Order: sequence, then structure tokens, then C-alpha cells
Amino acid sequence: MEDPLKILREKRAKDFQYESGRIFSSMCTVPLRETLKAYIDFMETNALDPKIFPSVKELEREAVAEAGKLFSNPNATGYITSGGTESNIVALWIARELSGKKEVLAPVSVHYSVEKACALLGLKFIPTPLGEDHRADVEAMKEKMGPKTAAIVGTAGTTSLGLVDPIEEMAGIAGDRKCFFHVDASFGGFVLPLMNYPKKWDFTLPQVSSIAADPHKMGMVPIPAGLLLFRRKRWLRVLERNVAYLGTKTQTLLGTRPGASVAATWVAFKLLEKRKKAIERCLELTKKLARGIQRIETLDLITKPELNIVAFKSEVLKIQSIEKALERRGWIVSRTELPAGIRLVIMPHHSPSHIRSFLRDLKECVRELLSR
Ligand code: 0PR
Repeated sequence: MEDPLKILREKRAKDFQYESGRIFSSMCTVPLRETLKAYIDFMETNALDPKIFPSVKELEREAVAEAGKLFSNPNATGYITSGGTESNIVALWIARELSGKKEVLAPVSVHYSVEKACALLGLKFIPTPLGEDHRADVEAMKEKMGPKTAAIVGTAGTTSLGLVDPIEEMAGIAGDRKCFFHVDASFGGFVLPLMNYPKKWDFTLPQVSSIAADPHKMGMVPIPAGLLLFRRKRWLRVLERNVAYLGTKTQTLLGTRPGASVAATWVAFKLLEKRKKAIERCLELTKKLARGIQRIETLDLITKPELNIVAFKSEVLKIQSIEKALERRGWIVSRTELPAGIRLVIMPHHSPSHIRSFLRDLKECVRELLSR
């Protein structure tokens, strides 16, 4: 019989590798050596069962405390989730339980997991328009808020353009109605605090109720790892279940959960300087890439990049043809919908030479498509 591990290796070898620099479609990346080591060391641990693994409980408490400090509320509570989707589901679950209301307002740019969470929780998802700057139109959102609004959601680092919604203005309208305000910083949460971002977006604003931020995106932690934080300790207790047969209680959506993700996230908080450097490199490369794209005729940036995402469109060429032409040259990119364009996420696995060769190929693609 052929060695099954050999078969696995062969299959795996057909995947794209982050290290090749050819993946521009992903918010995930190569984990830091230390976070990977922590992950492997805790591979068999289960965060559900602190009787067997007390270390995991301790590490989770410490990681949440670090995250609380990072997001300007040392008293925040929360836990390590499997990623942005779980965090968004649980935040809205708690909003529903606390408010007893059934409607959620979010700009159309919100990640699709918010609509999914609403469907799961029996909540009505009400999308609200964007302003000309592609960020939430706060006035339009205010008009749609009413006595049934359970929560509003803002995004710090939108999925398609990497923009930060006007969180401070949104906090204003949430405060007026004493409404739960969830900030999805799944992408931006591990970037904004390390780049001296000038605007307020986190628990500094007293109306921000919860924050999702994913270590498995810009935190350089292996998949799966998300972080969900709440302003008040008592809110998470709404979900508490007694697990009598284990002599424990849980406040999480999942039962068995990887302690490996907890250990890896804990280590990530100890590697602030390393991550800061990686982020600075990404932001520098983002500028280079954006400048390069601006110089290519027929291509236009959709917006000035705020985080490490560049998105461009074309009035002349079809987006799908550009995507295909790039694919033929071995590049993986993703798309934006509003407006139709190409999205490039610049991650720690990218180097200056990757950006240069991507720009060279993009120029060639455009030339090829124009000459057809
Ligand atoms: N919130 C925002 C703002 C997101 O961008 C995402 C994922 C989520 C929540 C959901 O997070 P999880 O996927 O962790 O549940 N956005 C990524 C993206 O659209 C997901 C992704 C990651 C897609 C890696 C592809 C990929 O290779 O890029």
C-alpha cells in the first residue's frame, strides 16, 4: 500500500504557497515561527476542559487581558474564537439576548458573516448605504434606526477595500439610542493599534460594546484564531451553560475548542515588536503597489489605501479578463463588488520583489488585453 502521508504531501505540493508571494487574495499568512511552535506544543489541548488543561484557561485569561489593553479597556472580557465569523455570530447573539430586539443594521460593505449570523439568530439584517468615500453613511444609518434595533455593526478594515468606517460618528448614533455597537475589526484589529492610527475606533469610545479581531489574519497566528471582546464582564454570562458532568461552565459557542489557538495567540501578544515591523513592511509595500498601479493606463485605484489592501478598477477593461490574465501568469487575486474591481491584500509573506514582479505582469496583462 502506498504511504498515505506521501499521498498527502503530493496533494499539498499542488497548493499555492504563501512564501511564493503569488497569493494576493488572502488575509491569512505564514504564521510567525513562535506562534507555530506554541500551536504545535498545545496541539492536543482542549480549552473546554480546564480540569485537564488549567494552563489553557490561564493563558486565555492573560491573552484577553492583553487584548483589552490593546483595545483601550483593560477590564474587557471575552474569549478566543475560531475567527471573525464565530466572533460576529456570538456578538450579535449577545446583542439579541441583552436587548430582546430583532433588527441589525450594518453598511453593505460589512462581511457576509454578519448576514449569516442574523439568519442563524432569527434577526432581520438591514443593510445601509455607503457614502461616496465607500464608508458607512452614518446619517442614512441613523434614519433606519428604530425601536426594534438590537445592534449596529461597523467595520474597522472592510473586507473588500480595507477601510475603517466612521466609528466615532457611529458610536454617536448608537449612544443616542443606547444601542449595542459591534465593531468588526477582524482584519484591522491587529494593524490599527500598531500603526498610530489617528482616529478613534476601539473601546476608547464608550459606546463600543464589542470588538472582533483575528489573530489568524494580521496577528500572524496559525488558523483558527479569532478574538472576541466585550466591554462588560456580565454580558458574556448571558451565554453561560453549566456542564454538570464535567464540573465546569462554558460561555463559548463551541464546546471542544483548540487550546493550540489560545497558546499561539498568547505568544503573539509577546511579539509586539516583530509584528509591528511586519505591519510597517506591509504598509510600505502597499504604498509602492498603489503607486505602481496608478501609473498603469486604464487602471484606477478605487480608493486611497488606509490599511494593507489595494483595490483597483478599470473603465476600459473587464475585471474578469484582468483576473484571468493574472491567473495565467500565476497570480491569485480576489475581487471587489462595490464597485467591481480587483482586491490585493498585502501580507507579511510579500516582499519588494514580489510587488515588482506583480506590477510588471499586471502591466503586461493590460497591454495584452488592450491589443486584443
Ligand atoms: N470580518 C471581516 C471584516 C473579514 O474580512 C472576514 C474574513 C471575516 C469577518 C470572517 O473571518 P473568518 O473567515 O476568520 O471567519 N475575510 C477574509 C477575506 O475575505 C477571509 C479569507 C481569508 C478569505 C483567507 C480567503 C483567504 O485565503 O479575505
